[in-house]
Amino acid sequence: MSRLIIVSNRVAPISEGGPAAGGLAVGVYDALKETGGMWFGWSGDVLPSGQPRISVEERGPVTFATIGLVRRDYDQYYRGFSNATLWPAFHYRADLVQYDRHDFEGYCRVNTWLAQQLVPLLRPDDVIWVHDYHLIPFAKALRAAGVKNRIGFFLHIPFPASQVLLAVPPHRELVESLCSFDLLGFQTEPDLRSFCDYIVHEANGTADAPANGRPTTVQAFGRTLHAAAYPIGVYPDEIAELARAGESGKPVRTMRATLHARKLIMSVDRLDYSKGLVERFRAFERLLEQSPAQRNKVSFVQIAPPTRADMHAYQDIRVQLEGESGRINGRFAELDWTPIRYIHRQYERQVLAALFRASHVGYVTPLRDGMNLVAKEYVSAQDPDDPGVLVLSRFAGAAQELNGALIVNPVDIDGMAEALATALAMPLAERQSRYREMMAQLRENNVSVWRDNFMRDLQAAGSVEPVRKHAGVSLAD
Ligand code: ADQ
Repeated sequence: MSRLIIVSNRVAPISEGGPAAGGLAVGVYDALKETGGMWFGWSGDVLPSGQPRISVEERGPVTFATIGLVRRDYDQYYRGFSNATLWPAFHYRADLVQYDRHDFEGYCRVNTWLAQQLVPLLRPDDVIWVHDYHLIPFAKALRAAGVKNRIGFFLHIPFPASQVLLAVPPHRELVESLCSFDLLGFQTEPDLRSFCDYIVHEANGTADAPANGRPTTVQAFGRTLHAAAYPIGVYPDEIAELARAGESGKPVRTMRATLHARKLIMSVDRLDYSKGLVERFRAFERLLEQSPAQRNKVSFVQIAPPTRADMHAYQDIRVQLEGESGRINGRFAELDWTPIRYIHRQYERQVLAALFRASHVGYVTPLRDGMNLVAKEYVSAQDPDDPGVLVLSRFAGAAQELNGALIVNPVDIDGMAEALATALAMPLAERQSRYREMMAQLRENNVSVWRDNFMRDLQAAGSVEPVRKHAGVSLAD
């Protein structure tokens, strides 16, 4: 059997069961620990200068191959083009896009350099699976270094509509680079459609209509490749077991004791402007405003560890949220009740799962999200005899699958407040039937199914053949 090589920007310092605030790390590690293989990428270290060296460590079936970045590369590739240009654009925040062509050059340079570091570690029959927006030019760089292996790419975040992608000045180079992969995976059908729309209308290429669950064949920039939607999943029964086991632990006991039988609304996110936290706080405020009976009867816990804290947009959202939670608590708190508990730390997976199980509402309302694993983890963690209700944004990829959730538009503050009220009052029989429907879906499309479907299609993807030149399109490898 071929060896699986996973390449991602960050190789998480994952220990079994430990905290891992980041969906890619959680999903990839769950996928890799069963099959074994190698995980290659940035160690998270930033060195002032010098020539970083690869460190290789075996942990069980997984080999971790990691390397540091020098400060300039970190600034241009990671903080700059990846997170100040691509992340906001791909989350439909064209207003936050910052672009500096030197950062784009740094982004391409680091991709080439990382690819060159990987080449000596590769065997001829390895299958290479590259993850996420930091590494769009990676296959092109590997091909330039002579690598002939199959190379697939999975985008964890949304693929934006063409008109939004055009806000990124080198959009054409990016899509051309994507076409160097043999297989492209997106979270949802709408993401795949956006990509195909760009191919047809901006790149003068072709994309056939998907049929019988087979990947779409794309022809553009002189290449033929395949593309499909592979919604990432979780292991629902493993999470359910973690939640059950964690129920008697100290964090949950403390939480219950301080709630004094009040109902609990629970949210967990990385602190990011794409997650819709400000709107979410305001909708909770609207609930308290419009339903005085809910005051002192419900608490909202928001766990949001800061990420990318050295970037302005992230400092701004943090300040804004601290202001909002202080304002709302000041407005409604009583001597024995704080409406919003806003917590910045990371927790172990078991503690999070147990807190999900102890809560009445999972409140997951991103403005845009590729998938959102928290929504899937929340449902998985519920007690089948007394499940909580998921309130979910229509703009999370998970909303394409989780039909049993109360689906909301995160900018509709009144609509979200109503959904919270509906969730808090929902009868047991309805909660159970919604839970059963979602749990069946999560079991059917768990994280192994995600990995196996992608790997099956990547193995089947033929070698990349040149296609006839389309008028007006430059052919490039
Ligand atoms: P993220 O944007 O990181 O992931 P998400 O899918 O919700 O978003 O994953 C977050 C993960 O981190 C979850 O597993 C969650 O339990 C964990 N986590 C969050 N806060 C935590 C905390 N305080 N302590 C411990 N763990 C915490 C990206 C995309 C998503 C996509 C995933 C996977 O943005 O859209 O679903 O990748 O593809």
